[in-house]
Amino acid sequence: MMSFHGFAVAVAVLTLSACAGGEKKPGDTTHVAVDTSSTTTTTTAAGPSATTTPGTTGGAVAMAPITGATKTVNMVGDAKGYRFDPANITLKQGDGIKFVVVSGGPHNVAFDPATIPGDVKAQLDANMGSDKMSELSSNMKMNPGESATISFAKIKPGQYPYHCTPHLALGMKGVITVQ
Ligand SMILES: [Cu+2]
Repeated sequence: MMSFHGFAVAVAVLTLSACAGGEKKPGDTTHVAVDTSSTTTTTTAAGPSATTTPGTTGGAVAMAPITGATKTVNMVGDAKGYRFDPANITLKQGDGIKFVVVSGGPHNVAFDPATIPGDVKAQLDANMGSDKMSELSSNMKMNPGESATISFAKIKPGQYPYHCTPHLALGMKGVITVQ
């Protein structure tokens, strides 16, 4: 018992010094702090966290189908540049948007997870269906006529900025306002 404890402390010290011995970045202190707290949480709260986690993560949010109107936003890339048309669009909760490739693909529709409120994220992600390449990011649409449809049912009123991943740097972005 005594010797095991001593070993654990030695390992911890080694880990810390290995961490601190590297490049000195401002983040290093944070890193050590995070490591320490996560170790403590794992050992003390392993049991209770198992029952708490599913509720917190809310992994199983069902897609809420469109109940209102479906509006069309064209995805265009031509001599005038890359753009959504219209880029800024207002809809009612329950409406949907069909994003259709007109030219200049591949295009997609993506929301920066950092700009979407925590209580909206899971529902919006679910409302994009399974046609996604990652969280809040639709698959690429290559050819004219291909489309991605997103439901805004159960999405609380607010302004949701979105963009096309390959053409974001070229200004292909807009804002969806849900009333
Ligand atoms: Cu694009």
